[in-house]
Amino acid sequence: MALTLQSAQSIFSNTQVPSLIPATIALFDQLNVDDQLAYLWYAYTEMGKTITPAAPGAARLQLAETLLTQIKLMSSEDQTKVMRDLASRADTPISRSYGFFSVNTKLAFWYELGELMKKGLVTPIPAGYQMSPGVKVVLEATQKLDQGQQITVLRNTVVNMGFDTSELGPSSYPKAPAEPAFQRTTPIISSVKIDGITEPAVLGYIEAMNADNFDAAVALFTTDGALQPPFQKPIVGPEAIAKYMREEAQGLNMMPQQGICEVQPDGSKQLKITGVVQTPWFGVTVGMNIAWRFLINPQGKIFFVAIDMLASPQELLNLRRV
Ligand code: EQ3
Repeated sequence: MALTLQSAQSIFSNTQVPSLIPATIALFDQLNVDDQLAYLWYAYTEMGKTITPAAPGAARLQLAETLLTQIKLMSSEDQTKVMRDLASRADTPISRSYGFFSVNTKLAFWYELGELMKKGLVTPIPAGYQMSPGVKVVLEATQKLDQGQQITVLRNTVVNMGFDTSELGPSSYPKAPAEPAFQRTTPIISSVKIDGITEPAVLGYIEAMNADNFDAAVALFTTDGALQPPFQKPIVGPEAIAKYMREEAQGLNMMPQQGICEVQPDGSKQLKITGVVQTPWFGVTVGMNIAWRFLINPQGKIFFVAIDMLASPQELLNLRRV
């Protein structure tokens, strides 16, 4: 029987536990724009007491330089307006430019604005702002998350800001500049050992990803293969997967720990592997507990892999089907 994306998506689905991440983002989405900006400022400064992101390299900041310079020269009212426009995804020139940024350039842009806010050169919160009860609710929900989950919430809110440029159609897209590389600060994890797993495609995938060798990783997929990032729809086909990896998977440290593999009557294999991933933004200080759900075809190629954020560290050991 041919493998289908729909059936692939549901493998091991009964081991999924609802995550607090989408619930926290849903609460954030209900806030008005000023409350959203204030929440982000409080959450980021609170988080900064224990962890701080690595400063983005000059090459990455250069991509956001024009916008940052424009903002620095504005009055504090205009700076607040720009931030409100970004948070409300308004259709303005700055919000459009931001919308075309890659995920990591968006993060670098806000990182730099945050630094300017700490120096008092950019206003963090609109003048006269009073914290609403809604902000407290979202801050309390955020405190219940572990650090890996907190940075995921922050990242998602930053990614969703700015004008939705997908509405504009491909012809209006500026040529995307090459993604600057993240400098790895820890040695590449090369020899992969996962308790319970010997599947070459899976071991090869992790090894290639840990070396940022995305061509090698993509070569392990079938031509109609798909990768489903956390809380997103599957990305289908080698070209789209390679583009996504170049933009979003650079410098990640993947440390799978254990897994199970079930061979199906048609010779395909379903695997669930749990472990920890570190992002170059926070290095070894933050580990995210995740699961990979692989569907490998009878010829040993990856037809599907989903990456899920785990609800709690206990889920690392939850490899059962029911
Ligand atoms: C200035 C301030 C504070 C206030 C203002 O009002 C508003 C904003 C937005 C502000 C600034 C906020 C800032 C600077 C936030 C920065 C947040 C950062 C740097 C977050 C980074 C998070 C990174 C994460 C969560 C990375 C996760 C990666 C994962 C799970 C990767 C998984 C993958 C695996 C394992 C695969 O096998 C395939 C690829 C894939 C990427 C899916």
